[in-house]
Amino acid sequence: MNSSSDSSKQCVASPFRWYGFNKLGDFRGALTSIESEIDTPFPIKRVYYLYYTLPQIRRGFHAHKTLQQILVCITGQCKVLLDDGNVREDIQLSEPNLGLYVDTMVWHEMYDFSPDCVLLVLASDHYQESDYIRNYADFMSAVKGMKQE
Ligand code: T46
Repeated sequence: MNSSSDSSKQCVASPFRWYGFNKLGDFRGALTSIESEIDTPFPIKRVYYLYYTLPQIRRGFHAHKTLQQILVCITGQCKVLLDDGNVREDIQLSEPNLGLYVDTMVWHEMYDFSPDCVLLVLASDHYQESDYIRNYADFMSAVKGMKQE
Protein backbone atom coordinates (compact mmCIF):
# COMPACT_ATOMS: atom_id res chain seq x y z
CA MET A 1 0.00 0.00 0.00
CA ASN A 2 1.45 3.37 -0.85
CA SER A 3 1.50 6.08 1.76
CA SER A 4 0.31 9.57 0.93
CA SER A 5 0.27 11.00 4.42
CA ASP A 6 1.71 14.42 3.50
CA SER A 7 -0.66 16.77 5.31
CA SER A 8 1.30 19.93 4.42
CA LYS A 9 -0.97 20.67 1.47
CA GLN A 10 -3.92 22.76 2.53
CA CYS A 11 -7.25 23.33 0.90
CA VAL A 12 -7.24 26.97 -0.24
CA ALA A 13 -9.93 27.14 -2.92
CA SER A 14 -11.19 23.69 -3.73
CA PRO A 15 -10.60 22.57 -7.32
CA PHE A 16 -12.92 19.60 -6.72
CA ARG A 17 -16.44 19.67 -8.13
CA TRP A 18 -19.83 18.29 -7.19
CA TYR A 19 -22.60 17.24 -9.55
CA GLY A 20 -26.09 17.64 -8.17
CA PHE A 21 -28.66 15.17 -9.46
CA ASN A 22 -32.40 15.48 -9.38
CA LYS A 23 -34.43 14.24 -6.45
CA LEU A 24 -37.85 13.31 -7.68
CA GLY A 25 -39.88 12.69 -4.63
CA ASP A 26 -43.46 12.24 -3.64
CA PHE A 27 -45.23 10.66 -0.69
CA ARG A 28 -43.92 7.19 -1.75
CA GLY A 29 -40.27 8.15 -1.43
CA ALA A 30 -37.43 9.57 -3.51
CA LEU A 31 -36.02 8.75 -6.93
CA THR A 32 -32.85 10.05 -8.58
CA SER A 33 -32.08 9.43 -12.24
CA ILE A 34 -28.68 10.02 -13.85
CA GLU A 35 -28.54 10.27 -17.63
CA SER A 36 -25.26 9.84 -19.45
CA GLU A 37 -23.95 13.14 -20.92
CA ILE A 38 -27.05 15.01 -19.77
CA ASP A 39 -26.23 14.78 -16.08
CA THR A 40 -22.58 13.79 -16.45
CA PRO A 41 -19.62 15.53 -18.15
CA PHE A 42 -18.64 12.28 -19.90
CA PRO A 43 -20.41 9.33 -21.53
CA ILE A 44 -20.87 6.64 -18.86
CA LYS A 45 -19.21 3.43 -20.05
CA ARG A 46 -19.10 1.57 -16.75
CA VAL A 47 -20.92 1.52 -13.44
CA TYR A 48 -19.60 -0.26 -10.36
CA TYR A 49 -20.20 0.02 -6.65
CA LEU A 50 -18.31 -0.60 -3.44
CA TYR A 51 -20.17 -2.11 -0.51
CA TYR A 52 -19.61 -4.22 2.61
CA THR A 53 -16.39 -2.24 3.17
CA LEU A 54 -15.29 -2.50 6.78
CA PRO A 55 -15.10 0.81 8.72
CA GLN A 56 -11.35 0.50 9.41
CA ILE A 57 -10.53 -0.14 5.76
CA ARG A 58 -8.99 2.52 3.56
CA ARG A 59 -9.03 1.78 -0.16
CA GLY A 60 -8.24 3.40 -3.47
CA PHE A 61 -4.67 4.72 -3.17
CA HIS A 62 -4.34 5.56 -6.84
CA ALA A 63 -4.93 8.11 -9.58
CA HIS A 64 -6.15 7.46 -13.10
CA LYS A 65 -4.28 8.63 -16.18
CA THR A 66 -7.34 9.08 -18.40
CA LEU A 67 -10.41 7.88 -16.47
CA GLN A 68 -12.97 10.37 -15.17
CA GLN A 69 -15.42 9.28 -12.51
CA ILE A 70 -18.32 10.48 -10.37
CA LEU A 71 -18.73 8.99 -6.90
CA VAL A 72 -22.19 8.89 -5.35
CA CYS A 73 -22.83 7.53 -1.89
CA ILE A 74 -26.31 6.13 -2.48
CA THR A 75 -26.64 4.63 1.00
CA GLY A 76 -24.81 5.41 4.23
CA GLN A 77 -21.69 7.53 4.23
CA CYS A 78 -17.97 7.51 3.65
CA LYS A 79 -15.10 9.95 3.20
CA VAL A 80 -12.89 10.54 0.20
CA LEU A 81 -9.45 12.11 0.16
CA LEU A 82 -8.76 13.90 -3.12
CA ASP A 83 -5.30 15.17 -4.00
CA ASP A 84 -4.45 16.75 -7.35
CA GLY A 85 -0.81 17.23 -6.42
CA ASN A 86 -1.43 20.80 -5.26
CA VAL A 87 -4.57 20.70 -3.15
CA ARG A 88 -5.49 17.90 -0.80
CA GLU A 89 -9.01 17.69 0.63
CA ASP A 90 -11.04 15.28 2.74
CA ILE A 91 -14.66 15.20 1.63
CA GLN A 92 -17.68 13.56 3.23
CA LEU A 93 -20.15 11.76 0.97
CA SER A 94 -23.61 11.09 2.34
CA GLU A 95 -26.18 12.45 -0.10
CA PRO A 96 -27.64 10.05 -2.69
CA ASN A 97 -28.24 12.88 -5.16
CA LEU A 98 -24.77 14.46 -4.94
CA GLY A 99 -21.87 13.18 -7.02
CA LEU A 100 -18.22 13.97 -6.40
CA TYR A 101 -16.29 14.39 -9.65
CA VAL A 102 -12.89 12.71 -9.71
CA ASP A 103 -10.96 14.00 -12.68
CA THR A 104 -7.98 12.39 -14.37
CA MET A 105 -4.76 12.59 -12.35
CA VAL A 106 -6.42 13.01 -8.97
CA TRP A 107 -5.09 10.73 -6.24
CA HIS A 108 -8.00 9.33 -4.23
CA GLU A 109 -8.53 7.27 -1.10
CA MET A 110 -11.87 6.21 0.36
CA TYR A 111 -12.29 5.58 4.08
CA ASP A 112 -14.60 5.75 7.14
CA PHE A 113 -17.26 3.65 5.45
CA SER A 114 -20.46 3.22 7.45
CA PRO A 115 -21.57 -0.44 7.58
CA ASP A 116 -24.47 0.29 5.21
CA CYS A 117 -22.42 2.34 2.72
CA VAL A 118 -22.93 1.71 -0.97
CA LEU A 119 -20.59 3.88 -3.03
CA LEU A 120 -21.74 4.02 -6.64
CA VAL A 121 -19.15 4.98 -9.26
CA LEU A 122 -19.95 6.24 -12.76
CA ALA A 123 -16.90 5.84 -14.97
CA SER A 124 -15.96 7.25 -18.36
CA ASP A 125 -14.28 4.07 -19.58
CA HIS A 126 -14.01 0.33 -19.26
CA TYR A 127 -11.74 -1.21 -16.66
CA GLN A 128 -8.04 -1.04 -17.58
CA GLU A 129 -5.38 -1.77 -14.97
CA SER A 130 -2.85 0.10 -17.16
CA ASP A 131 -4.75 3.35 -16.45
CA TYR A 132 -3.92 3.22 -12.73
CA ILE A 133 -1.02 5.02 -11.04
CA ARG A 134 -0.77 3.13 -7.76
CA ASN A 135 2.41 4.66 -6.37
CA TYR A 136 2.17 8.13 -4.81
CA ALA A 137 5.74 9.15 -5.73
CA ASP A 138 5.06 8.20 -9.37
CA PHE A 139 1.85 10.23 -9.23
CA MET A 140 3.67 13.33 -7.95
CA SER A 141 6.37 12.93 -10.62
CA ALA A 142 3.69 12.76 -13.30
CA VAL A 143 1.97 15.90 -11.91
CA LYS A 144 5.29 17.79 -11.87
CA GLY A 145 5.95 16.61 -15.44
CA MET A 146 2.54 17.95 -16.55
CA LYS A 147 3.35 21.37 -15.02
CA GLN A 148 6.61 21.60 -16.98
CA GLU A 149 4.94 20.82 -20.33
C1 T46 B 1 -11.52 3.82 -8.18
C2 T46 B 1 -12.15 3.65 -6.85
C3 T46 B 1 -13.16 4.72 -6.54
C4 T46 B 1 -12.51 -5.01 -11.92
O1 T46 B 1 -12.25 -6.16 -12.33
N1 T46 B 1 -13.31 -4.18 -12.65
C5 T46 B 1 -13.63 -2.92 -12.24
O2 T46 B 1 -14.38 -2.23 -12.94
C6 T46 B 1 -13.08 -2.45 -11.02
C7 T46 B 1 -13.39 -1.05 -10.53
C8 T46 B 1 -12.28 -3.29 -10.29
N2 T46 B 1 -12.00 -4.56 -10.74
C9 T46 B 1 -11.19 -5.44 -9.91
C10 T46 B 1 -9.73 -5.04 -9.70
C11 T46 B 1 -9.42 -5.61 -8.33
O3 T46 B 1 -9.03 -6.96 -8.45
O4 T46 B 1 -11.76 -5.47 -8.60
C12 T46 B 1 -10.77 -5.56 -7.61
C13 T46 B 1 -10.87 -4.41 -6.61
O5 T46 B 1 -10.49 -3.19 -7.27
P1 T46 B 1 -9.56 -2.09 -6.56
O6 T46 B 1 -8.62 -2.72 -5.62
O7 T46 B 1 -8.97 -1.24 -7.65
O8 T46 B 1 -10.66 -1.26 -5.73
P2 T46 B 1 -10.55 0.17 -5.04
O9 T46 B 1 -11.68 0.30 -4.12
O10 T46 B 1 -9.19 0.39 -4.49
O11 T46 B 1 -10.74 1.22 -6.25
C14 T46 B 1 -11.94 1.24 -7.00
C15 T46 B 1 -11.63 1.34 -8.50
O12 T46 B 1 -10.78 0.26 -8.89
C16 T46 B 1 -10.94 2.62 -8.85
O13 T46 B 1 -10.91 2.81 -10.25
O14 T46 B 1 -11.33 4.93 -8.64
O15 T46 B 1 -12.73 2.36 -6.62
